[in-house]
Amino acid sequence: MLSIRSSRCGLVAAATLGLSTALAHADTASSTLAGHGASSHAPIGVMGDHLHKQGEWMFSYRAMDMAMDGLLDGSDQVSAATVTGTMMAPGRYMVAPTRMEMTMQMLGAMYAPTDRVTLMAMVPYTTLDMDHVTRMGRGFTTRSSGWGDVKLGGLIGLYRSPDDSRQLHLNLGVSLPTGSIDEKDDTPAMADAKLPYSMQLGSGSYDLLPGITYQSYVGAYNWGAQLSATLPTGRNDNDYRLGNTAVLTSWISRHVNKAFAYSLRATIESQGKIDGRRSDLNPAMVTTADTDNYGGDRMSLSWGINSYIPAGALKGHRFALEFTLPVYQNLNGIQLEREPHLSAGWQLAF
Ligand SMILES: [Cu+2]
Repeated sequence: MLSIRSSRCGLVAAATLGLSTALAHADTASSTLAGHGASSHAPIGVMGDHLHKQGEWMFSYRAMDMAMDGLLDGSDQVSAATVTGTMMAPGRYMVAPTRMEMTMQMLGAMYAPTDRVTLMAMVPYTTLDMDHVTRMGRGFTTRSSGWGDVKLGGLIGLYRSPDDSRQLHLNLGVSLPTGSIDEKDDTPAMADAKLPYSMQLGSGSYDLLPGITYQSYVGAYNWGAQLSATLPTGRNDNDYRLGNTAVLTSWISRHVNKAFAYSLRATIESQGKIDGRRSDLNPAMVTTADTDNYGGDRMSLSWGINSYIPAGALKGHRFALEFTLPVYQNLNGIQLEREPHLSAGWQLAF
């Protein structure tokens, strides 16, 4: 089972890297596109993709609305009725989630003390709604919302070709435990019940955020790749640690003119299980309270547009959209399945 899963994941990785290396061979032409215009930033779903020039600031706002609908057991769909069973023939859990709606808004700031170093800070605000059905067939919804984990980091330039057409930088960051891990809401079983792991707003731990990013400009095209990870440093106050996450994403964007570019991006993502557990959550109550039902492998494709306003009252403002389609999900245990979703963003550098 494990070897099947890792070889599938390897295929996806090879496909993503294949796209990158095929383009790398065409990587000889110099370009004047680097550093300005719509195509000089990666698709809006990529964080920490670009360095700024010394003394430059950038402010950004991103919004993402993602729904998860229906259940997967591994990579196979499973009904909520199978998960809960009936009073006569009980299933493994009393309650199954049926749908989750997640909206995340993110405020960001970047500042470059030197040409080689750009500092970043990001503050998320998250709203989570989860619909459930009980073994008795009763539906209910829990909700949590608030500020999430603040991320601080730096981008360190490692290489820049003389014509600026190729750039490599390190992403170094830390996620601070500013988001709540003690969110509560009413359920049919209990008023003000402690909500499970996926309904919490933060990781509860200091998490290291290492990464590496490459970008190249070839004629009207810009392609890039970023490998990044989220590594919680230890168990939090509620005695658990979220699994490590690794994400490999690669994009190609086509420069139509200075004001407009469109992009295609492929992403693979792997997350480990939760380590430890909250002693005050009963894992037989609901799938989301069982730490076996966390983490897994996912692949998605995204289509995006980036725009840059070259003149007028909004000169320098950037607006971007990206639509993401999950194409492969192989999850640990029983979890909700991600639906297609949209990300939007605004950026202004000065
Ligand atoms: Cu920036």
